[in-house]
Amino acid sequence: MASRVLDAKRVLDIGWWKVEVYSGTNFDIKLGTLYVQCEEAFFIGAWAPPGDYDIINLFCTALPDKAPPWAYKVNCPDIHYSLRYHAKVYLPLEGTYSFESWNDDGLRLYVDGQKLIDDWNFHGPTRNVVNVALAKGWHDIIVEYMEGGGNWVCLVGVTLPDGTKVKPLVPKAGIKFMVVP
Ligand SMILES: [Ca+2]
Repeated sequence: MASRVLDAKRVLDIGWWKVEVYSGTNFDIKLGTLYVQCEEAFFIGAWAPPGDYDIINLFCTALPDKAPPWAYKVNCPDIHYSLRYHAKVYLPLEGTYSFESWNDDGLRLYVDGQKLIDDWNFHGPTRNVVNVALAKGWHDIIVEYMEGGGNWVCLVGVTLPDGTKVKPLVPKAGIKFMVVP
């Protein structure tokens, strides 16, 4: 089952991400691996315009010192944890993509092994934006995130070369998930 949900086509269709969960803010002790489904499929619908982060207030003010709900399935602590999200996605257009994060605390974004966002620090909600030229086709996306206390948020969105805004790539609360044995 696990290998099937990792299949790239399936990731694209229904938004599955592989997520490694660690205690410690620098991947200190691995607790487990989950497959987490986004509320929305990867490239369907439109993300809110930049700056319109409805969900962020919920994450930042209502859930201090928490982990994502699904992460508790592998005994993730409330603070001092780190997550590594991985998905293969199909980018439909060649051109300049703009990735945007909103993170508290640290976040790194890799596309095809290239580190595009490097914000591995302790701070309140912070936006990072990076533009990168990418070819049409399949790409590996990794998002690393760590939470060191207080409020937390971890969202990444992308604007396609044609200006289309895509919903946050990182799963939100209340989503489906499975724990990998
Ligand atoms: Ca924090």
